[in-house]
Amino acid sequence: MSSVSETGNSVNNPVIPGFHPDPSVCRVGADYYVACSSFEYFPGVPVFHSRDLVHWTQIGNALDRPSQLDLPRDSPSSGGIYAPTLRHHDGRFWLIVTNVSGDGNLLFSATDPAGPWSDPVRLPGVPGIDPDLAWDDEGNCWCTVAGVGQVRIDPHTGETFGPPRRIWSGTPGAKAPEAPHLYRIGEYWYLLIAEGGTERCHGVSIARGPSPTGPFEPCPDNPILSHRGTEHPIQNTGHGDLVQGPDGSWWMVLLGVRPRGGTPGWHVLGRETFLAPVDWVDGWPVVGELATDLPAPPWPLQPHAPVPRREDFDLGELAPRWISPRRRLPEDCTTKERPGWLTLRARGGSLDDADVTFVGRRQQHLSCRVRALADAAEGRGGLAVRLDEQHHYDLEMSSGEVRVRARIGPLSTVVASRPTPPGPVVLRIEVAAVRAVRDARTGPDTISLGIEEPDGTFVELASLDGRYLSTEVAGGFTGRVVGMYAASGSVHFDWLDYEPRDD
Ligand code: 6LW
Repeated sequence: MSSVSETGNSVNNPVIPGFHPDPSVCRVGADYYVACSSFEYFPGVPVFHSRDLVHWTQIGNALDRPSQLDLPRDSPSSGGIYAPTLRHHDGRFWLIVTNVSGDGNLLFSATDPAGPWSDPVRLPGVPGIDPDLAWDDEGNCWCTVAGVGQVRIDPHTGETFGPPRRIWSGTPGAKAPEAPHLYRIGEYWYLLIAEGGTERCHGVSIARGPSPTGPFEPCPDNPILSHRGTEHPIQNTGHGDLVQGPDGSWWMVLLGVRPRGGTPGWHVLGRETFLAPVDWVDGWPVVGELATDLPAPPWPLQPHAPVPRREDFDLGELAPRWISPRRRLPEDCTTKERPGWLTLRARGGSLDDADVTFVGRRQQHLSCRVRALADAAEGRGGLAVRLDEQHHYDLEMSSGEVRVRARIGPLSTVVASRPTPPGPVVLRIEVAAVRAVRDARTGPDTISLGIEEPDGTFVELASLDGRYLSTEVAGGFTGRVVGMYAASGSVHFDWLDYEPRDD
């Protein structure tokens, strides 16, 4: 699913573009797997596979049935599922996450990371977010959480042994020591954390000790990675996890953002997954250049077939990239009612509601074109770019009319409208990243919304500043998702095209 393209001896970073934060990576032989946070979306926790650390294909979502993830209908955006750790131990895959809108820390296991994953094991004795799993040579399983606290657990039952114990507090004065990952590497146990908060001051620090419980000595060069206070095009870098490449070299997957425009810079795709090389000097990891243009690793790259541009809705099942806020009811989202079409039946009202019928995919490119053939003869709905309930631009069709509606915080307005001919209509949204920053107030991109004439001519209804659908305006932990929705009745979609248009 990655959009990586090779140019000479370099590959593009992010390796998993779009809203894919808090990556955790694990290697099993020649295969690599990454899991990411998913917050209020269902299915939850996207899982990716790679053989070269550069090209990643989504193979599923770990939490894909209500017995694993059943978010309250009114749970807030940027609630839900936080920060997975993915590990392989004793022939099984283990995944631990926090459901901040539900039962707290939860453990799942699987023999195949593509699924099915088990029902959750609850961990009532493990407080806090960002749980990690590490096993020592005696088979003890250590669960380490943000803070940084640690408790021994039985991963099969969720039982905890004793109260959590603080094992490190990160760099004195730095906020939010979080995202711990604990590893045995050579003679030491290493405790990798993020600190500084997940905004512009984010960074990665590390400590090491003789045992999984410490005592831990901080690296004298902490933070070992941060882009705080720099002009680097990748910002907010942190929340890393370490892995060895096929040749034994070391690498870090981590989150970062790509702000655009003037001041303060707006990022719209959420936090994305990047890859950075790691060296070891005097028993400490040294993170190499983290670039959008990454020197290609020395092993053979294994590009895969790109994700098809067109989603035809001809299959019974939706591909794993399609996500919905909070829940997806089969009767409200089906390819069975009108074969070859996706039918969405309105459950709530508009996209202002938490419990809306919406099916979308992450916007993964700074510039892209999204088109869908929609039939709204039996309802009202269309195509939208969504950050959360308070921040979305909608291209909404109902009998004989199409409207552009903008919801920005407490304000909601119909920006433009126009009659449409009878029958299905191609709805089109174009996102164009800013090329030149004319002054300090220039936004990150423009979002144009309109319809296509039968000959393909684009009739633009409105062109809106993209900053209002950015994390710097909306807040939270997610990124843009673009997709289809029904606000009343049923709306049918024959196909949706997602065309990357980055240079
Ligand atoms: C996550 C925390 C963080 O739990 O943001 O980037 C929180 N770091 O570690 C949500 O992703």
